[in-house]
Amino acid sequence: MSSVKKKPVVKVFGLGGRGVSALNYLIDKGLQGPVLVAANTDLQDLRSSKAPIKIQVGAKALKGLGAGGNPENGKKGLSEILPEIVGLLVGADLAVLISGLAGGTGSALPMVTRSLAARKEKPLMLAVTFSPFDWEDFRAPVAQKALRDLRNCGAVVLDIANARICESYPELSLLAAKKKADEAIYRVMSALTYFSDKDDFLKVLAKKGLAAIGYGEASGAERAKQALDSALAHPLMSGFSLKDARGVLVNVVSSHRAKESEIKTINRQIQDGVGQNVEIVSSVVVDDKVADPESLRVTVIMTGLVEGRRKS
Ligand SMILES: Nc1nc2c(ncn2[C@@H]2O[C@H](COP(=O)(O)OP(=O)(O)OP(=O)(O)O)[C@@H](O)[C@H]2O)c(=O)[nH]1
Ligand SMILES: [Mg+2]
Repeated sequence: MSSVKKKPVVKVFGLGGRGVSALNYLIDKGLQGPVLVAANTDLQDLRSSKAPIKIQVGAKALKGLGAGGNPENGKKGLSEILPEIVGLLVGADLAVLISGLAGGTGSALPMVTRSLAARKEKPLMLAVTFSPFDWEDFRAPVAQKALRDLRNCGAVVLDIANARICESYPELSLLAAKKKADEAIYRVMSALTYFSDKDDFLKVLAKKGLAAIGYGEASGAERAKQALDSALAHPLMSGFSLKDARGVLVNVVSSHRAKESEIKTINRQIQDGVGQNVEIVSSVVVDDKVADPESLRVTVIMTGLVEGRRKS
């Protein structure tokens, strides 16, 4: 039997203004590996995309303008180009689909997951969505419908809830809250791309349902425990705890100073916290360019979560 590890093929699709800007952020941060595809109805915005593949949505119906917050426009526009988009995403082990769910364009994302789900050779689908800020309450029904539709198509949904970020960091300006959301998407993508073993990686993401991410960083003698504790208490964990997860993906990043005992501490605490039959995969990355060489960073993605189990 071959012991050669196969790296997963990851393709990332960003739809609408948020999708385009999230991909730009990932590119600016130097994310490497995944194929990146950006698509928007708004041609001017699409021109700002740094993604290697850019697709105009609804050129005929919307003539380069946005969907104006109207989900029907988004759907009409997307139907013009859907086969081409799906064609770009098949062949991946994992398709990561990013959009702001309250937008006219971004709320059409479930059309992509539905078409992908209908393919014989379908990738696993991870929708990384941005649900509305509090002040966009009037858009919440559109976002909630899109979230439901994504889940009904079998996508794993990891929602970076803008309202939750603002509520958790009330002192932040809107701009700073957006930066927190950008940081979250970068953490999701980098935790995924550090994986070098396709099978390990896919078994965690095959746990359908909701997903949540948390990350923490600490230095000092207790840094492993402290970094993990803050990852698990992160606001984007949204009240879920390890015992709610059916899959756990852990990524530890440190300079060359990480000790084996620290990795053990982290893995043991996770093992002790989860229920039975939970898939746990972990990766340890040595990065001597981390800003603080004394610090240790832990990212945890939990999968297979069920709405209604959370504490808050
Ligand atoms: N965190 C964060 N959320 C954003 C950002 N931009 C947009 N969003 C969220 O995403 C939602 C959709 O916004 P857009 O992506 O601009 O909308 P769109 O999909 O382009 O739709 P139309 O403009 O109607 O065509 C917003 O209502 C916000 O909730 C951003 O920069 N950061
Ligand atoms: Mg737009």
